[in-house]
Amino acid sequence: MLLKAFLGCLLMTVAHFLPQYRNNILNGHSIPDPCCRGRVWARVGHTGPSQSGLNKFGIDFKLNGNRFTAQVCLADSDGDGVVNGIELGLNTTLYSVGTLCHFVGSYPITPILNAFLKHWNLLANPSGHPGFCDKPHCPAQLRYPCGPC
Ligand SMILES: [Ca+2]
Repeated sequence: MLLKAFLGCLLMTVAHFLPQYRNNILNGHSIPDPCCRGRVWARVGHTGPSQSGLNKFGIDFKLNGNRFTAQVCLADSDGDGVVNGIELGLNTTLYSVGTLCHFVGSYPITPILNAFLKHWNLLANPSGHPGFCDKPHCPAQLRYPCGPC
């Protein structure tokens, strides 16, 4: 009985901390850490690497049914002046951000869709984190409070 309770708690803990939505976000496995160059932020929509609270991108994602919709793609969740789709790597050389966001928003985001977009040069690497303002002009209240890397 005690073993079952322990395993239940362990499974719930593991499930809680799994970055389950990364597969459903453009470049969800390569979002740059806003503080530490070269490091990936595994929990894209959360307020910290091990925190369960949602950042502004996470709130927008949740409000859209935990889907990367055209609305989420076209939003500038972190207020840095760059829409989420561009920040996550959409390449607007051939098509407008509106066209690309409506295209990707009409399909479930999967690793296969990410690969398709990269194959056709419609998706590059992310340029920033969509949930934290990480550009030089960002005010302190929109930034992630970085500690040591
Ligand atoms: Ca942004």
